[in-house]
Parts: sequence; structure tokens; C-alpha cells
Amino acid sequence: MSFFNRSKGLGGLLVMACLLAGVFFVQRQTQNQGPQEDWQHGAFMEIFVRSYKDSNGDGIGDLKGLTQSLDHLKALGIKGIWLMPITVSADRDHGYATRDFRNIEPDYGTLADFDELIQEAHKRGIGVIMDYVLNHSAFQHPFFEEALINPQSPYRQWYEWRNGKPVGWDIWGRDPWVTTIHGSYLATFGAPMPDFNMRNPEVVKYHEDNLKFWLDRGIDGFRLDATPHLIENNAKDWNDQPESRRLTHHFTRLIKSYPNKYVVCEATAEPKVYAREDICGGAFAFGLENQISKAAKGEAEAIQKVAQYYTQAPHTLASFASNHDQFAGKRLWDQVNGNEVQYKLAAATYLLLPGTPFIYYGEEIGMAGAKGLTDDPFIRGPYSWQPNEKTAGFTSAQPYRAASGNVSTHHAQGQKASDNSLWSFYRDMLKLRNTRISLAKGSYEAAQAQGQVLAYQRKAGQEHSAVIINYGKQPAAFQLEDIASSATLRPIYPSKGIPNQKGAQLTMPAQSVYVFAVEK
Ligand SMILES: [Ca+2]
Ligand SMILES: [Ca+2]
Repeated sequence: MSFFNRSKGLGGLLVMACLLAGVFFVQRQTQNQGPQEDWQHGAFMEIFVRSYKDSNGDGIGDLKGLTQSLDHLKALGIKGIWLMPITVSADRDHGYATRDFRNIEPDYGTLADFDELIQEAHKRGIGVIMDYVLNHSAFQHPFFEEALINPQSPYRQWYEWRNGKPVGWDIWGRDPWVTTIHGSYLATFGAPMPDFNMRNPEVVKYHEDNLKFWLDRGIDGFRLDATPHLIENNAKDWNDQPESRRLTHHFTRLIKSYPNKYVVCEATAEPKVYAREDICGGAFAFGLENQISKAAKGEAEAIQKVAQYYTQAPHTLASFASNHDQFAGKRLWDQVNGNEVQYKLAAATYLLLPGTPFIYYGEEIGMAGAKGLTDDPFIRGPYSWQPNEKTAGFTSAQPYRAASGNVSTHHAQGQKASDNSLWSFYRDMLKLRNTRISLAKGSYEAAQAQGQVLAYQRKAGQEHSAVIINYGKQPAAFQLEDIASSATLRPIYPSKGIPNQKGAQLTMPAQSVYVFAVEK
């Protein structure tokens, strides 16, 4: 715009400006051409860039490495990618301690690498969302550093400073107030990550501008971190305050003022509420994940809960079996102690249900936790590309973190070469989702849980699918409810169907998954 104004009335220059603007516009259009509308129904892959693929031999994963891996993700049937924080961080690890909200973590590459990733993902019909941390910055963010040393600084009002030290606070067993020589500041997630003062309109504006910065560059949406913690009222009322819900909606509305954008919130307090369109429009289904692995082990009560879940929950929830946080459980491999039959049952459970499924990187190849590590690093290890105990095929050098405990047996190379592998199973489940609209975004009806058998039906337009999963170690006689006697059940997965099936009456083989097209 400024270029155009300056050139006004200058004949040849104006023509050149228009030409340049035209080129720029075309370029921008191509870059912003996002994925198809249905991408928001998944499946997504949650990716920790630091641990995914190293392209330059420094032992740390980076954006170029991920860009080079897009065909690998596409082959699985992935529609979206969630990038854990890729902005400049002080932690140089998970990335949630942000130092610069508008630049790429130097370990990961440059803004040009980001642009290339978005472009290449879009070419493959894959959308990309990134983590955005509203609640706090890094202690080393320049604004906080200024507020810390100078109580007169305007940035003092950008954070939660008190002259004295508030008393009586307890957030998850910890006092969130940190004392300094110039008063104390609030840090819900620990001293290195001071909370912003989200009542300050300047802070809200700052976040709006940062979000727009990435949206204008072509990002397809955001995973908003810790949204129930945006605003604290007092020592007792700090979690999920009405002000935090309103503010979450404010940012969500801004993001969705751009076409075809997706937002998913981390709201452990009330996922079903945050999934509503008037708050976030998407939220992780915390609480469902441990029922999924229990169901996979055949626990009848968990199977009941899984069957009921989406009868009472918005379909805008996002389901998962595990993620990057230990509080959501270990890697699925470690949850089921390497039992691949149970592993597949767990995967089928959440990949075919309503809600947008999020696969945690490495889950699709049966990756175990990192060798010899504990806590969060245990579940955030380098991706197992090849059976190499040292590098895992993740890097040509020494990886920054130990490889997975089962890298020699479970790696992308081997998993993709076998028809019976976990990877092939995930691919088949995603193919069902990607080819049957009823499974991607249809209704959820006739939910049944009988003993260790779960069944439900999903409809979209004329398409009608029935999913039956037997978690038990014995075959089970089963009758699908609400199927017209004139209807036929055409096997979709596996294509052979069930022996001796009579309409809706069937005997489910032990520990099996079946999907049928219900046809008139
Ligand atoms: Ca690297
Ligand atoms: Ca806060």
C-alpha cells in the first residue's frame, strides 16, 4: 500500500508499482491457498519439530526436515499438522517460554523455511496450525526484562505485578507468585514463564497483531495454549474464569475472520464447554484418552464411557490417545505395554469416532518412550525413522536426545514395508475417514456397549456407516440396533466381512474392528 501511494502520479513508476503489486498479490494468493474445507475433521498429526527430522546435521529437528517429510505424512492420510511452538523460545526445548512471538526458533530455521513448509503442505492438501501461547511469555522476553528491572516501565502493566506478595494462592500445589526486589509477579506455569496481564488492552492488541502476522503468512489456524488461565481474579478464583472464556472467544473470532481456519484450545478444566462455537470451537477431549486405552484392554466400564462420550459432547472436540504432556499419559506403546492388538483397538476407537483425531508423532509407528529418560523428555524423543540405535535415522549426527527404547523394532522404514504393521493399520483407518464422509463428520447414533463390544452408526446425507469393535478376547454374538430389516451390511473394513453374518446379527471375532456400509 505504501509503495502505491508514493508512486502516485508518477506515470511509469505507477505502472511498475501495479505490476509488482500484481505479482505480489498472485504470490500471496498461492501461498494462502489452504487445504480443502474438510481438512478440519482430521486426522491431524501433533509434531514436535525439535524431535521430528534434522536436515542440517546439528542433531536437532528443524522446519526443513519436516518439509522434507511431508510426503511421509501424506502417505498416511494426514489432513492437518499441529506444530508445537516454533517461535523463538528461552527454553530451547518444548518452546512454550516465548521470547519472540513473530520469529522462528533459530534451532528450527527461518521465516523463509516456514513459508516453504506452508506452501509445500498446501500443495499436498495439508493444513498447518501452530501453538500460540497467550497466557505468558518467557522471563527473557524483552518486555518482561524491562518490567523486571524498571518498575516505572510501561511494560510493568503488561504483566501481573504486585508491590507486596499476595497470600493464600495455591495452583496445583504451588505458590504462583514469584518475589523479586521490585515486587512479585504471577507465574502460573513456573517462574520462567510470567503471566501476561490480559486485562490490559495493549496486551490483547499485541496478541491480535501477532496472530494476524502468522495468518497473513498463511498459517491455517492455531492451537491455543492454556486458555482457562488467561485471567485470574483472586486466590480462589483463578481457574476457568468467565473473563478467560470471553477472551478465548475474542481471539477465536479474530482467527476465524480469515476463511477456513481451525482453532483448538487446550482447556483441561472444561473441554466440552470450550469446544462450543461461542468459546473456542474446538478443544482437546481430556478425560477420554485414558478411557480409550482402558477400553482397548477390554474394561467394560471404559467401553461404556467411550460409547456414551459423543452422545453428550460436541463433535468439535479433538480426540487423542496421548500427547506431549505427561499428565495426559505415556506414549500409547507404553500405555498398552507393547500389546499391538490392544494398540490397534485403541487407535480404531478414536480414529473412527466423531471429533477431530490428533495422532501424536511416532504413535503411528508404535514408538516407545525415549531410552533411559523420565518425565516429559521420555515422551518427546527423536522420531524413529530407521533401525539405528544411535541416530534413529533422525539425524546424521548425535541426536540431542536419546532415541526411542524400541527403535530397533519399530521405525518408519519397517512399518511402511509391512501390511500388518501399526502404520498400515493407521493408514487404513485414515483412509476410511478420508473416503467416507459419514466417518469424517457424520452424526453419532445408536451407540451400543454390550459387555466388551462397542458399536455405533454414523450418517451424512445418504451415507450410513456402522462401526463395531470387539475388545474381548472371545468371539461375541452381537445384534446391531436400529438397522432396517431390508438393509444390507456391505463390509468396508476388512473387505472380507464376517463369516456367517445374517443381516444385523453377527458374531464378532475376538479383538476385532469392523466397518460396514449400511445400504437400503
Ligand atoms: Ca537441525
Ligand atoms: Ca493468567
